[in-house]
Amino acid sequence: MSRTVILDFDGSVAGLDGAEMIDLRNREEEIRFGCAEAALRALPPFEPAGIVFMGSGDFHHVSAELIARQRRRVQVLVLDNHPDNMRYPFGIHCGSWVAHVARLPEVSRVHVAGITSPDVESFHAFENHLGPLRSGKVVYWCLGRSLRMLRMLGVRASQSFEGAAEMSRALLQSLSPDPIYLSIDKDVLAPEVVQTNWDQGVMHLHEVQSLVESVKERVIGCDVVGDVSAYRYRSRLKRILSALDDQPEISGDSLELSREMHRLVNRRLVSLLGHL
Ligand SMILES: [Mn+2]
Repeated sequence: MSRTVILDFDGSVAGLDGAEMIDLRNREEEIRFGCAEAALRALPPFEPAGIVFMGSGDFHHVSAELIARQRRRVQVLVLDNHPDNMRYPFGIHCGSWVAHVARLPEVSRVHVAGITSPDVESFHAFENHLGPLRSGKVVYWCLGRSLRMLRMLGVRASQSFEGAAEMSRALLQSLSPDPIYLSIDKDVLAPEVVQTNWDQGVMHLHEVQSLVESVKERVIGCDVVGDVSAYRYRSRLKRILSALDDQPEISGDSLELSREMHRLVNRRLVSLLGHL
């Protein structure tokens, strides 16, 4: 069994036997939603782990630092309901980190799979970092979206599919032999499976599982976000920005129930990727 690490920014991840908990609660305000790139580099070093839980999807940009720390050639496979490749002028944030990762010389390609967000469609297309999409360094694997506008903007490699099985088949064929860094945002799952604090996709747990099964021999590092925590920012800018993104809030009884569901999914992921 390999090491499981919890980067505990928000207290949302619990109940994983044998996991090492790294207390980062005093960094929550600074890192949550978005931060300066230097703030990510300043995170304490820790021994390489098989699977790293980072809490809410509001911390997904921490993946950029974990991938940079791999310091070896990798292709990145992100499972997420959002492209996480949007323009953001205030540093790096949970919706823009893929663009930063795409600039790393060691990263051969970033695949983002399971996207159902309208962020990829019509005039939202302009809000995406188009350079890496046009060059094919970043590839979107969407479900049920029209990529007409992206096509008009010169994006060829990204595709949309009717169903997850079809998407996974095409994605698996297009992966290179490079080692894989896997980053899972549980907002890729349908809200019937688990509830996250972002709008969610349509994938079932068995579909995510079988995709992970198919690649796991080549996975050299993995992180997971999408757990639930409520938070009120001290920073006015962050309050405004997160309100603009229409983040649903989960609290009270539904928070407890929701965490129970996340525990089950997290344990499943640990048992799938425990060989790392
Ligand atoms: Mn994400």
